Amino acid sequence: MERIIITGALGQIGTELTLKLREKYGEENVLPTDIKEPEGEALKGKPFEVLDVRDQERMKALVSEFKPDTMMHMASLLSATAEKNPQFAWEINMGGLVNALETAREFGLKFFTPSSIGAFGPSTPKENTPQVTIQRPTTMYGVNKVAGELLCDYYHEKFGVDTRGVRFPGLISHVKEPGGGTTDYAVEIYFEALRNGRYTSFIDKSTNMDMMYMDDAIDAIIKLMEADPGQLKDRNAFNVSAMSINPEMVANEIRKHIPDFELDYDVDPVRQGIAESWPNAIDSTEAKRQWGFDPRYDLEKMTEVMLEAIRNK
Ligand code: AKB
Repeated sequence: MERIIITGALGQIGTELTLKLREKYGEENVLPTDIKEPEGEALKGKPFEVLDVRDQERMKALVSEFKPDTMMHMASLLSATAEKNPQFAWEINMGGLVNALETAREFGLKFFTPSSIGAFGPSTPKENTPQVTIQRPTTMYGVNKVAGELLCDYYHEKFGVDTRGVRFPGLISHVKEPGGGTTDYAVEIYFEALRNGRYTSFIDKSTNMDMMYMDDAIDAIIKLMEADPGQLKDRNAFNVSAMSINPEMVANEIRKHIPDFELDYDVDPVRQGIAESWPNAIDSTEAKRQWGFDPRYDLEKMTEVMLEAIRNK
C-alpha cells in the first residue's frame, strides 16, 4: 500500500484516517474525497476531490488520474440515519459499494471497506460473538453490511480483488463527532461532561455495546491492509473490539475526573431497539490471530485521553 484514495473522507473515521495515512505515506500519496468540500483550514491547499459515490464515472476518472494502488471506501450512512430513510441508505451504502468495487476491479486496487457490529442481529449469540456465526440483522444498515461483506468476498473469489474489512464497533474520538449512529452516545457523553457537567443518554443504562478508541481503529485498518494475504483465512469481515461498555460504566469512569458529573436517561426507542438487536460483546480472537489486531485503549485509558483532548480544544 503506497498510494491511497479514500471515499467519505470527511466522516468520523475518514477524517482521522486521512490524517494518519498522510503522515505515514506522504500528503501527495493520499487523495481524500467526499460529497462536499471540506470546511476549515485543516485540509486547505492539500489534495482533495469532491466525489458522490453514486457517480461511478467520476470515481473511475479520479482513479485513472490519481493512479492509487489502494481504495478505502468509507462513505456510508450509519444505523440510525439509515433506519430513517432505508431506500436512500440502500442507494448510498450498496450503490456506492458496487461502484467502488467495480472501480477496484477495473484498476486492480487493493480494497478496504468497514463492516460493523450492525451486521449481527437478534438471533446472533450475544456474548463472545464468534467471527463466523448467524447474521440476520433487522436494520437496513445491517442488511447493507451483511450484503457488503458477501459482495466483497465475492469480488475476491470471482475477480481476485484483494478485499479486506473489519466489523467495527462504536468508535470514540475527539477529532470529529459521529452522526446518525446508535453508538454515538459514547462520544457525546464526553463532550457534554466537559461542556455542561451532565448528559442525557438516548441508550438505556445497562445496554452493553462494543466500542473502541479511534486510534486503535485506524491502526487496525493499516495493520490489516499491510498483512501478508497468506495470513488471512477470513477477509470480509473481521470482528474487532476493545471493550464492551454501557452508559453507566462510562459515567462512572468520567466521575473519576469530574466527580459531580450527572447522567440521566431519555431513551430513544428506535436507537434502543437497534442496540438491543446487536451483540453485547464480540470475540476478536481471529483478528488477533490472523493479523495481530492489538488494541491499546481500555475504558480507563480512553476516558483520560478523551477528557484531556476535549479540554484542550
Ligand atoms: C453505528 O452506531 O451505526 C455505528 C456502527 C456501530 O456501525 N457506529
